[in-house]
Amino acid sequence: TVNIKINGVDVAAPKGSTILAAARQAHIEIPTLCFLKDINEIGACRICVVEVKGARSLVTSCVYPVNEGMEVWTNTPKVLDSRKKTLQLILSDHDKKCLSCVRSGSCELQKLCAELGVDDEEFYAGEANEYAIDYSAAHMYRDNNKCILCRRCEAVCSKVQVVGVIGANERGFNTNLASAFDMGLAETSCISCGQCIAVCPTGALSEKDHVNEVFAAIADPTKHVVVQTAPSVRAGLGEEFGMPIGTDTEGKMVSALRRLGFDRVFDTDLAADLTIMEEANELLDRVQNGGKLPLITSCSPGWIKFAEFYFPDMLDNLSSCKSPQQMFGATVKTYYAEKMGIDPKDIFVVSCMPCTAKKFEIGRDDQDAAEVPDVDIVLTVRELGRMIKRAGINFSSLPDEQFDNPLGISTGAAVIFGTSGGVMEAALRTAVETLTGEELAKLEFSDVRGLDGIKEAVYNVAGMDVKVAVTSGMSNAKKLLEKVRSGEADYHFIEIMGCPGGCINGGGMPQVSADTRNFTDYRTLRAKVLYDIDNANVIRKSHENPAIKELYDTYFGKPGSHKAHHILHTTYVK
Ligand code: HC0
Repeated sequence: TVNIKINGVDVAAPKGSTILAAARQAHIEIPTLCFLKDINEIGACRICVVEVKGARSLVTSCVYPVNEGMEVWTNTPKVLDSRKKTLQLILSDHDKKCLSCVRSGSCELQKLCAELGVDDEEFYAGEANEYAIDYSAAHMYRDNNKCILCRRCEAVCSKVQVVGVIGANERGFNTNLASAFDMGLAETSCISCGQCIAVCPTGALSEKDHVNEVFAAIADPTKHVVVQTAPSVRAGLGEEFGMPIGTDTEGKMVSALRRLGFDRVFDTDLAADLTIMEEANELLDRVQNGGKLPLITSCSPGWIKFAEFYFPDMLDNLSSCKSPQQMFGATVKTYYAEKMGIDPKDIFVVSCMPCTAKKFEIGRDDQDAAEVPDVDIVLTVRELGRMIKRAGINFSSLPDEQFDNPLGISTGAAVIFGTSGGVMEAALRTAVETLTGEELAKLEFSDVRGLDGIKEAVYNVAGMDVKVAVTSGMSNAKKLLEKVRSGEADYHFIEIMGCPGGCINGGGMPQVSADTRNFTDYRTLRAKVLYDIDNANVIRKSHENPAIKELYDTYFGKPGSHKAHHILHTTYVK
């Protein structure tokens, strides 16, 4: 350790830590704007400046390492004045229409201004940039009038997702974050993951808001409006209402959706179980009949776009299964429409998702089993939070309610889809029992759990070694796939999720401010919600879901049947 003094208090900090991290340990929070741990450590915005004895000027604490005997002051008038001036300069070229801003209340710039006593007067009035808003993409928009040039989006796009479709154009006062040659985002190889939105501190990046369309559909008496909720939504929605990260809000979420006026409140988890039936069948078929291996999961639309852009030679490895979101919509507009005697054209399916790529996915080709779109609208968790607030529903005090039947019954295997390793674990529970014909003694496959970038395991099943790998986040996926492509690795089955950690860290989840993100393991807290629900569920294997049994008995026949293929499977674009 290294012994230093911060604001006159002795602190023993680990060698190599920054002043920012050491101060945190001493219960002092130094404000930051551009800093994202391990992702964007560029010391550029100068909000985190502190005084260091002997240093010629203020230093940026997010990148400055501690040294033995160092004396640091984090809140002198000189420091506070510098931070205020930095904020005033940012505001001098910032669209300050905060009242109507989507981030009002969760904006990191707004919070800092309030803390440091900076109001929206024109301190440095003069020339200001005016940018056109890029609405080209299906899932999001960029409003550079609200960008503060922190470069967090650029860093996450290029380093974590290795897509690199946004970066700084121009120089000096004209610097702006955009795509090369100012192309619209839709023209680039953006994979729609929304990780840039997740890290944006202001209202510069946001999902396209579809809340009003959903209110209109609910109010339309000719429409039967069905809502489905992805596994991770229940693990994040509470954050929109100030609840601690890691709060299970499944019951309140169902209550709120019912009070919003949806005709049926169903669960995407049912379709996750359906995916397992189809995908496990596909895996066994490929293993037993010499099909293309490894089989790679296909439920994450950001990952699918990544594969289409960057690994087109491996598209035959992808499972042909539609994602659970799409399987759900397709099942509603075929099986459920028939059962209820409703014309699929009169059914409106809304998905609540932790994902922005799902907004893109609904418009893909071959996602219209009943010749109308399988899913009509996708709302992110943030939009769902907005909708509940707009409707005046007091979320925190709602009673817990249950999903409607028949498409609301699901298993523990399904809910863990939302965290990296969950699809693999769910598939193994079903594939192993199908192959051996015996009941598993232990349902947990802990080797594929957790936040490691790449997880590998070998399971001996009915005398055969089944090699699996699990990864999430595109930089990890790229490394893994290059090994497969070169023949260095030979797996049977791979799970890939677009966002690092899986859907619980999706681009449509509630934004976690950098001061929390940098120092809290928020992904594990959210994942624990899903594992706890799995543990508490009496049915923990997809093939034991009674609603799934009924679906196959009365409608699809068996997994991989002609009908199942027509409704539940899809194709990809080279
Ligand atoms: Fe996911 Fe899904 S688990 S992608 O992460 O497979 O978005 O939560 O809904 O479709 O089920 C997201 C989450 C889903 C799908 C499911 C899968």
